[in-house]
Amino acid sequence: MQILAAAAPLWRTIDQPLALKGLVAMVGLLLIAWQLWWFLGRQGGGVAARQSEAGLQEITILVDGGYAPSRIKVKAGQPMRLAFHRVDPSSCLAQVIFPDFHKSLDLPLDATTSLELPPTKAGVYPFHCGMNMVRGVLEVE
Ligand SMILES: [Cu+2]
Repeated sequence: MQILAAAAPLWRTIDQPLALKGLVAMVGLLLIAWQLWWFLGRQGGGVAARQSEAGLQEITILVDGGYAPSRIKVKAGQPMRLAFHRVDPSSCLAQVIFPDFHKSLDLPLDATTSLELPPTKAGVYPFHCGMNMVRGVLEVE
């Protein structure tokens, strides 16, 4: 193999100051931490359902790019009604599924659709969209 004339090398190393390398690494780590928080830790403490006179626990959930609130707190041993108001045209959100209750609900656009669930014992019951990409949690305590 022929060696090219010992001219200028094809690349040269530009040495950056250590402080700059450290800064770039820090920014990268902060972005990773922010991303983990955004996708995993963002739901916060949750929103409690309100109690109706009929002894039903009710809450309205806005469906717009996600579920708001996405963490719903209800009390154990009492029936509940979850009203989903969907304003997001994405077909991804056209259905919501409660696997633990073996229930699914179609959500027409620009409408409020309710799902009644029987009294349940304490636990954490996740729910999600038809494709399991958008998620929420029903926290029974
Ligand atoms: Cu989806």
